[in-house]
Amino acid sequence: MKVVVTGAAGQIAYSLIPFLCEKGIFNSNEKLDLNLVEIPQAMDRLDGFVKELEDSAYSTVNSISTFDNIENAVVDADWCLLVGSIPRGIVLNGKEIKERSDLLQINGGIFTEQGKAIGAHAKEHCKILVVGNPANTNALIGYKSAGKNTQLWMAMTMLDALRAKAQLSQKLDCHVDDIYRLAIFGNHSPTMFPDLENTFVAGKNAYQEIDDHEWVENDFLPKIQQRGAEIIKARGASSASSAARAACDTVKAVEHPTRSGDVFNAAVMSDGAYGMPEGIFSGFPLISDGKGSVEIVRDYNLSDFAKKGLEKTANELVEERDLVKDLI
Ligand code: NAX
Repeated sequence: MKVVVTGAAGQIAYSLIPFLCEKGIFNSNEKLDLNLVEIPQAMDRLDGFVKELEDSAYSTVNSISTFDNIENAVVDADWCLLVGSIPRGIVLNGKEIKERSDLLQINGGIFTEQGKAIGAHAKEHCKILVVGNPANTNALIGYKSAGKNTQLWMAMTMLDALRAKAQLSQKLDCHVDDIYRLAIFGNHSPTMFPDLENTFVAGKNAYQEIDDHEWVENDFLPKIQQRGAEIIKARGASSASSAARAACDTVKAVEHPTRSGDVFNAAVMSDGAYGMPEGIFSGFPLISDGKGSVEIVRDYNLSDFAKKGLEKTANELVEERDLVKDLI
């Protein structure tokens, strides 16, 4: 099982790769061939991390290889976890990258190249999870550049779902495992829409159990939408451990059948479900059969409040798509 991780010397990858090496993540007894990708300037840092991975002597791992170019890394890949990207605020050629449009263009270049390589060299049914931000639009660029419909492209919204589950479990004093059908719609950005009206906790409707729309609208939603910023403020660095957990959970969710009556969360290419415009990557509730097929769950009832939330995040995704229209 060949697993490619980009941004492998970064913060998220430092937690993610050890998680992926634990038993039971992939639905296969094949050992892992890890292909770790970085930019040339970060190869020394990556080599240091590889030494640690070697010292962990994982029984699940067959080989660990490092690459400073994507083409060779993705040959025959089963999974590509695209974590590496250029963060907002970085100084490139003497200019600070502040604007979303600049960030989209720079990362667009990275994801065009990575998409082309994956389309040309990775396996026919390769699965791709984009973590690097802006994740949804990066996934769209990668998907279009790959041009291979048999491959499954996703952007990560699992972290938003886990954050929502954690807040809900505190509110209703229940265990996160008792929460079913919690869905994140739209963009992985502050416009995302976490839906509680179709969520169930121990068989009861979560929204009705909360019975407090004020809390949902004015506490819960902003908390989830701004959680990333809250962590950066407190930690002085972005959420890496929880993001790694969420990326690993996404792989596990695709690799294994979804438990009965539940969903998992990722952004996939919209086919117009729930009124999200076609041709953007949007978060949806999904199910997996554990054999490579992932489908959107289409039976959620959306209230006017939810529809307004979806419209807002859809508009942002369309705006982002228009900013990179020369790349797709
Ligand atoms: P770091 O800056 O620690 O690591 C990123 C790494 O990517 C660096 O080592 C860099 O050298 C490498 N890189 C850059 N361009 C590359 C390329 N073309 N090929 C290979 N490697 C490349 O960031 P980290 O904290 O690990 O975050 C990574 C990305 O995840 C960021 O874009 C971040 O915004 C995004 N996030 C996405 C989340 C999500 O839910 N979708 C949540 C967490 C996180 O904020």
